[in-house]
Amino acid sequence: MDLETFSNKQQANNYLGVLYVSKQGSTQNFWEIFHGPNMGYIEEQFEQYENDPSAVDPSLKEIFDEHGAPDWMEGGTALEANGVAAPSKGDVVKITSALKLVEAIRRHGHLQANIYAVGSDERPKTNLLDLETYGLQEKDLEEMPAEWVWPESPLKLDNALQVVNTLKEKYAGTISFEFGHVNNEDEREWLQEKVDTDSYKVSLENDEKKQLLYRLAEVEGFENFLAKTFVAQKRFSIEGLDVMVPMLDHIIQSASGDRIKNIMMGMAHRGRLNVLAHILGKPYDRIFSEFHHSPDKELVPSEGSTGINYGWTGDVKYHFGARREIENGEQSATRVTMSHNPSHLEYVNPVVEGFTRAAQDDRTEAGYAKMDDDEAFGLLIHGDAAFIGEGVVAETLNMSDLPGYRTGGTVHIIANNLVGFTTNRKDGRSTRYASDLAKGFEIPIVHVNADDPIACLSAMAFAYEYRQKFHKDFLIDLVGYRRFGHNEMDEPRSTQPRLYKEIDEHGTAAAVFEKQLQEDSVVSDGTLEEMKEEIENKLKDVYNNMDEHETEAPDVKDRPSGVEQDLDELETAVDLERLRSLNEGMLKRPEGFNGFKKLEKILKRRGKMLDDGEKVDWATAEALAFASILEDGKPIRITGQDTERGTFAHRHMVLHDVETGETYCPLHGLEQAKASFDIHNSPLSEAGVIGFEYGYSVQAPESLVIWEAQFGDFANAGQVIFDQFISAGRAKWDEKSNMVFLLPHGYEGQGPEHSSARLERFLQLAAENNWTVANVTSSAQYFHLLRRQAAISNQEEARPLVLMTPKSLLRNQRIAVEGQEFSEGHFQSIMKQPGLSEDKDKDKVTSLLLGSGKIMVEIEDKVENSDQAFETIDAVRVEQIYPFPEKHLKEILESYPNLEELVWVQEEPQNMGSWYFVEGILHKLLKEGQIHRYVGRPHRASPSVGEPNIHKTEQNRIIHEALQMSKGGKSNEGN
Ligand SMILES: Cc1ncc(C[n+]2csc(CCOP(=O)(O)OP(=O)(O)O)c2C)c(N)n1
Repeated sequence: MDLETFSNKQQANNYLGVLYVSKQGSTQNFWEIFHGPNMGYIEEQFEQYENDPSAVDPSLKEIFDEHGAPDWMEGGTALEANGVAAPSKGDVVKITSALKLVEAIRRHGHLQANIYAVGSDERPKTNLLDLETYGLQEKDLEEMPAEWVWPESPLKLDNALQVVNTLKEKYAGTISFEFGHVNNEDEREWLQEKVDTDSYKVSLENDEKKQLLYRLAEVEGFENFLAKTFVAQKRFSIEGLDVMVPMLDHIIQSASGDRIKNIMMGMAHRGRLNVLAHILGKPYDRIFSEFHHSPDKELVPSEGSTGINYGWTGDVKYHFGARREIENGEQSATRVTMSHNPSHLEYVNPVVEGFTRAAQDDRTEAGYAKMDDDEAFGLLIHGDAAFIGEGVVAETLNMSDLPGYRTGGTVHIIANNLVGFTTNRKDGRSTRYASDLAKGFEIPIVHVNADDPIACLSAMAFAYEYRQKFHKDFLIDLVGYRRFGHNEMDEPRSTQPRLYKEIDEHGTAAAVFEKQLQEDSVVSDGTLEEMKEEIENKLKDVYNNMDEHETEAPDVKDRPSGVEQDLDELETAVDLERLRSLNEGMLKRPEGFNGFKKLEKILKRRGKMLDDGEKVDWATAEALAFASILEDGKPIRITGQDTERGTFAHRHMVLHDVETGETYCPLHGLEQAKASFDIHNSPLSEAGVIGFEYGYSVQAPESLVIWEAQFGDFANAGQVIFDQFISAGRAKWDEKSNMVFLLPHGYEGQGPEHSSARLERFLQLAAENNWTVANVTSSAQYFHLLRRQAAISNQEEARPLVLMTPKSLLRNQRIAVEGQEFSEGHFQSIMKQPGLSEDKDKDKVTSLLLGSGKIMVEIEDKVENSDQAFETIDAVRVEQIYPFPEKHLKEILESYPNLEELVWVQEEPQNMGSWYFVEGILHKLLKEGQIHRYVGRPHRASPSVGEPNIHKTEQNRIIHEALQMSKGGKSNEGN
């Protein structure tokens, strides 16, 4: 017998159902057709049946009811029941082949589908759907009853040939599907049933079809008007993917009907103007006026609009919320937000996911933030080249089902125009489809031809229904074309001549649809022409009625006063009694919680740190800052790789019961907490996670959002997010964030990759108070800084904080300080150097040492262990490097009448760390006769040496040089 092994339960049951039909009435030798692994399957099913007959598929139950146990289990053969002959071997082979073909259509129909409006010639052909591949002829199928190959068919079909043709229409038409990679059986069965029964499809009345035609005409008319009115300007026209606008209309309408409050959208340049005009409701005249202001026609940014380049322009045109009315006239509260988007393709994706999650989270109570999938959903539009090419896409998809990052299902559309700028598919990806990346994340994929607008709306309806049912991502590969070059100034015929010959001869989306509607007698000749005329007149009217000032260049606005504001003086101290009570609260555990003993012992020590004469370490300072911020009613979200425990095992904010594995966060059980504390270990990603957290912080401005790098240098894997969003977002878009970045930094002999958080990068990007950059040396300074950051949340003063954080210093007593420093004072951007500045005769000081972070702690150590007097040297710590405490330092300098030099000391190489940033500032502060100089590592290509001993020697040399110990000071340590 030529039976193949069943690849899944569905296939096995279908097969058995068919056999049953084919053998009804016959029993003789019934079981002999099963071989090999299939016998095992039957045995297993029979055993289940014996335990509980209803546990097996009804078709199997019927077989077992009738034929009893398989004969090999009984040691005998089943008896013939009513004398009808068993099918011949040839019949069974044909049935099997027909079943294989049916399965192939469902699985591989997309390979032969009519999904390409143009360019289909270039696709590899398949024979997987051909009858001959399965040794079948039409006649074989005609003679086979339909129910043998499709027992649960919703249609009345006579034979298997009709089944094959019907399924080809469903699976290989202008819309096709890839679900085979979805491992969850419920989902896969649901998806298949939707297609088998056509129940995902949108059906439109004639009036609705006309409206759809009108919408396509509007999309095209808008582009045509721009082309004619603003000749030679780039607009990254949507044409070729016009249907995207009615698709977006459709999903927004559905979401609005379901009272989803927020739709968070992200997209790049292609078609953006059209989407802004028609989906976000950006008025035509605003767009026209931006075209007037375009400073240089050749240099319009690739986002497709100007305005974005003006800086400090307040709330920029792109940040549009829109309220839509649902059909019954009731006011719906669905807000559609299109995220600002830099040129860097796809990097907006995690940001939009962060927006979405923030809109879904309720942060008003202690514990984890409570997420509601129905509050918001994400909608991302991708380019075909960018989707598969840019790694941040994979990072974002990987977050889609993680507890800390999921957003209950994002709908993705690949705006697939077959070309990436001038690059063809064969040079742009190693896969057949741009969407293939999504398969690894088990995301259902629909490919749909952009020339069939009703199929496209159906794809959108399908996506939305799946999202609402399973709360997971769904992808639509919308396959169209690009009517012009990458932009309208580009000549695509020089690079894609054959494709563009086809496109030139291809009717517009509206024209193709009108033709179809004419054939179906829905519209008469000339309908589209009339629509176009009406639309053009409407656009002309808007244009002609624009006020004069709308064509003038907009004023460049000043920076908001909140941005100019200095943050130093903010009150951040917390009363000692309050701190003690919070500290005690964090030591409480739920009834019966079995903590890890060794750890609990360590944590208990924290309870005493606020006692007189004791000192508070970094970890406790952090916990106290968090607890007091929560008590103030401000939510906190902190994520990063291994952040729950902390890379250096200092935090332990999520405890694990050693018996049950249950977890408990001490800040969740804190009675005083009035807001959520959301803590999550992140996936191993930087760009994706930083983008997400940034988006979250923008959308949840009342929260303190913290991202922690494993080691600071890994932050540069998210450099695009720092450059394009975090440092520049406020200036470009007035997008406010007060997010905190904890970046472990310090030269400790761990080699080139674990020493430097690339402080220099953050300083190079620092300007216009776009963020704070700090490197602090006491636990209280960290406490005050976190509290200061929470204090500016939701304020005009909000800005991100980039903080170099300790590694070995985490457990160094020199950075631990007494409780009083928490209950009095505030953050100090500049500090005296302990051990050197006390009782100093300032008249004698000729050299002032300035530095930041760990090196200053090491210098403190050296001074304390040295018997040198250091009368001529004093030192100050610059705890906040940007904004540089210039005024404060100037006052300090005034107090040294005989100062000869300012010495900047750092452990980083000269071309790294703070030196290049501070040099100019120090130079400005010099008085006549004074000099400034540098002590640190020389210029280096790599941040640090690999060999720990060389590191040590270098470090000692820097400290000795800074303290001028060779000038007569006694030192026991060699260098
Ligand atoms: C990160 C990044 N790299 C390169 C570019 C330059 N660039 C702009 S558009 C484009 C082609 C994009 O192709 P695709 O994703 O298919 O979108 P399309 O323009 O075809 O709509 C490129 C390479 C960019 N904007 N961002």
